[in-house]
Amino acid sequence: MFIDEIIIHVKAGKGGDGCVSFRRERFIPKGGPDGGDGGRGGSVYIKADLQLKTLNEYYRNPHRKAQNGENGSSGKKNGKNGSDLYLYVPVGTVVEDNRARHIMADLSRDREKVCVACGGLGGRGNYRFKSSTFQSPKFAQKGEKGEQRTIKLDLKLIADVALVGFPNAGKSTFLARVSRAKPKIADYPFTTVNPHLGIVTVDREHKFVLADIPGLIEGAAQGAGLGIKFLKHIERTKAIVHLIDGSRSSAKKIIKDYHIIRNELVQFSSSLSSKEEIIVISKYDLPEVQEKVEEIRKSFSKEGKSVFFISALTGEGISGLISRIFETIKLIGNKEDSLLPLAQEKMVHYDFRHTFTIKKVDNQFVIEGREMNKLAYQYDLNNPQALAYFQEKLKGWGVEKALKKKGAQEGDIVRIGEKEFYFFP
Ligand SMILES: Nc1nc2c(ncn2[C@@H]2O[C@H](COP(=O)(O)OP(=O)(O)OP(=O)(O)O)[C@@H](O)[C@H]2O)c(=O)[nH]1
Ligand SMILES: [Mg+2]
Repeated sequence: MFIDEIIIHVKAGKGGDGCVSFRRERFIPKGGPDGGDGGRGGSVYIKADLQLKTLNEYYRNPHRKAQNGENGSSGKKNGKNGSDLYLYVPVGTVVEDNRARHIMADLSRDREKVCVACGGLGGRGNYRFKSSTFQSPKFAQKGEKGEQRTIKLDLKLIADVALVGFPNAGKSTFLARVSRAKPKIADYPFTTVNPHLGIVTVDREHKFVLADIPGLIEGAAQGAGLGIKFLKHIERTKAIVHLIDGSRSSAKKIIKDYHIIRNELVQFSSSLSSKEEIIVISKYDLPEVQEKVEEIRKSFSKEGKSVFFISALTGEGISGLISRIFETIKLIGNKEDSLLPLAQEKMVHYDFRHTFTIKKVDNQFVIEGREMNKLAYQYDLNNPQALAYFQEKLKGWGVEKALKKKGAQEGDIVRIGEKEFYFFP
């Protein structure tokens, strides 16, 4: 099984609650408030790891949660922060907010990471609310809820070069010959059902990554065969090696094979069809291939294209082809880096400010806004002190003014999230 696309649910830890407590010691009759703060909830990060190749580990366990922060306790003791949760994915994973349809990150380098759910802040303990005019606050702040999100992980393999061609053309045989990869090889179509990567060593310092893509057929761009699922992997490569089975009965069939696959690439996307392409005829060791060499060369040169002949069995033509592939990707190498800023542009920064809206529903004023909901959740509005503090906060954010503007009058019911209170300006 090879999972390259999966939906997971992540939940950050809740912040610990602040504590309500007063110092109690002998001979100190009225000790001040000493309830500590709650710890921060752990956040959930997604991080790229070069060692990983698939998203399989999320298949059985798609729900992931970071640790909650601990509650504060007396003696001004703050609760411990919850630990962050790191979810490791292969390099080349695109992280998308599945509901908002935003791309949050494109993890194209080893160890790159993105925070997908922020841990809730810990609530403040009651001693933090003490002031010269407010000596014994009997309330504390609850910890914030952690963010939750549904995330789509989409793996695009990052290989320098992809092998494309009809089934049975000899792609896997070639990959096995030039790298240590061990793909299955057999004399029937669709032997390869998942992409395989192999590292090709050019010389002591130079290597490149070659991907063996399952065979394509006519209609692949529309979803025929295994096609479309894998065409997206080719989008990231710098070049394409188009392998054509040399044992086809005539040069005409060979060039027709070439055009069919080419057409699929064009239909799938313009970025695919404009990639540098190296055309290779396989199975050169067979006499029936050797007979047609001149004819094949001619048909391609009529279209202004040159071809390589190789045999993965005897190794003929392979070193020339490897040098050519390496030269091609070296030239493109620098140009491709310009892809990265583009991916960065799609990054979404989750930045929520204190914005809110007020609606009047059945004589109640309903305030909506992310921060508002959070704040309302954090205070026990049945506690008169906490309510007063909360209303003071709202005033600071301009909520009171906005309510008046909407026509709210003393005694009207105001609702924020699940909480209700009376409006007393
Ligand atoms: N004589 C000869 N046979 C080859 C050569 N390369 C591949 N073959 C044979 O061609 C058949 C198909 O080879 P594969 O490498 O499995 O082909 P593929 O392109 O990976 O096929 P799919 O995985 O189905 O897309 C096998 O029987 C191979 O032994 C070659 O250079 N010479
Ligand atoms: Mg194969």
